Amino acid sequence: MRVVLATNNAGKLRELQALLAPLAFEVLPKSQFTQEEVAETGTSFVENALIKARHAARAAKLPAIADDSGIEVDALYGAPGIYSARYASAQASDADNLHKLLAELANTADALRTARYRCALVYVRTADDAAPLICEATWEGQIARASRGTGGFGYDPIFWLPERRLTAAELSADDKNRISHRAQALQQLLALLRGQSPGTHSQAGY
Ligand code: ITT
Repeated sequence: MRVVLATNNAGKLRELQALLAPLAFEVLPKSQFTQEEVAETGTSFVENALIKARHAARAAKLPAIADDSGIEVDALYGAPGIYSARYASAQASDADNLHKLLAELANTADALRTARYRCALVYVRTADDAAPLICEATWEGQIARASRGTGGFGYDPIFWLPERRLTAAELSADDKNRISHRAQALQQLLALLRGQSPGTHSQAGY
């Protein structure tokens, strides 16, 4: 099945392509069809994922998968959340964003540095699909005091996994793809897709 991946984020693309590679999907990046950006005007991860999926499906005339994700920090009442990619500024780099987060938490005690990644992953068969498949998952961790590791992307060098005593950037790509928020949401989505008869809107359990 041909499907367009509605992301301009190279890190997400790499992870989702690796997860989908063994399956019967031909995964095409959105950049093959359009360079146009779509404004993420939603107020939730799910809304933004749907905006991106519909935009990519319209451009590619193919089913689309989109991911909207971010990091929620408890001491910051869930910020940066849906604004994670633009936390330091509209054009912020991953390094700008994680340095801003470290600065914001400079006076926050270790026990209060809890955080989680959240991922909304959606699948639309067409741009105006009225029954999109929607999955959400989280990955719990803490915000470290300094960057460690070179893997992953985004906030991974400061996303500390206390039970492993590693940051997400110190995990191998395969290990991250076994446990991350994105990996969990994709497993849910694949289960829904497996339960869906071709050409119908019905989902598993209905
Ligand atoms: P697209 O909208 O094109 O997919 P984006 O980077 O703008 O790319 P989002 O709006 O969903 O995507 O923002 C997600 C941000 O959350 C991302 O830029 C990272 O800063 C962070 N993030 C999400 N998942 C992450 C992960 O697995 N590891 C590290 N940071 C992550």
